[in-house]
Amino acid sequence: MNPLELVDLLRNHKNYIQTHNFPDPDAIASAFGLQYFLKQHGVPAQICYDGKVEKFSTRKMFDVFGIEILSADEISDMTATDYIVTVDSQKYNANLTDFVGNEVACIDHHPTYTECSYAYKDVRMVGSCSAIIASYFKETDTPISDRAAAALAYGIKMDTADFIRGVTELDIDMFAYIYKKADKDLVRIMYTNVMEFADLKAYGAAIDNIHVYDGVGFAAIPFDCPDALVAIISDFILSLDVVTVAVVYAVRLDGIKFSVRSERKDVDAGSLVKSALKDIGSGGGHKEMAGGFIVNTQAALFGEDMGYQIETRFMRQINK
Ligand SMILES: [Mn+2]
Repeated sequence: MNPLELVDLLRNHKNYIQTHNFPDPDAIASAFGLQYFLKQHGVPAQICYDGKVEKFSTRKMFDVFGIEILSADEISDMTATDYIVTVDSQKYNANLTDFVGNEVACIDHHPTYTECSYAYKDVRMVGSCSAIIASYFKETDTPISDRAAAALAYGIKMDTADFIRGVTELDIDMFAYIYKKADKDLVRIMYTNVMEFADLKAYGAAIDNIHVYDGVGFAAIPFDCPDALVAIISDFILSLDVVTVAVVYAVRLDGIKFSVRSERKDVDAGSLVKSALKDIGSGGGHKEMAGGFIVNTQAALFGEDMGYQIETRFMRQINK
């Protein structure tokens, strides 16, 4: 698709760029980059999303790059004739709230689960949505600010886990293109001061409570802890040399939240958490990363030896 067709489509409309709910760095960078691209062609658009940005390091993007993003309660004036471009997500995805506006365009790098026709569709199987947006500047020779370039460079780096996860030639080429134009200090700043004090408390609790059996690392966080942080701790436990499967759980007021990681080909994290929590909770996800939940009323039935029971349930599934 020619990105200038998108510009023509949106011209003279009230436009929104919507990320998926609980947006990650690639989604935010893509939205910001696209907003800048459209602005360069005289088309204004506002960035919006539903949910929350839980991770401190992701929220930091708003300040560092100067990104304005509207939450669901700030877009109550949206109407059915307003246009929406979904980035890093597609209409009918479970993680994309269906706002009242008209989804006329979609730019994404995920597989399509539910077909939907858009006036403009650019879905490519590449490592980051930010790389697709960066290509718009290159293809059309549109000038980019050093801030927008820095955000896109950061988005590409984050979504490809520094060029090792799902990376394609486009990601590498676009990083080379965009990084030359980026304010490198801003990219660097994103990698410093990335933790809040509350994060440290969660790491501390996980370290105190870690148990490792046959390469399976279990860690319990005994207090209220947001989903995103449980996921970070799970990655952290997995980074231990002796751990190839990580099961981290936070005991919260509403129940027990699980985050599971696997590096083993024979252990599918999604099926593992699903089967381990069968009859007492729910879970699922990808082969490498998954999540699960047990509601508080059910969790209360564990009684005193909760940790032991959880570990037994997971180990039984892994050793099956
Ligand atoms: Mn992405």
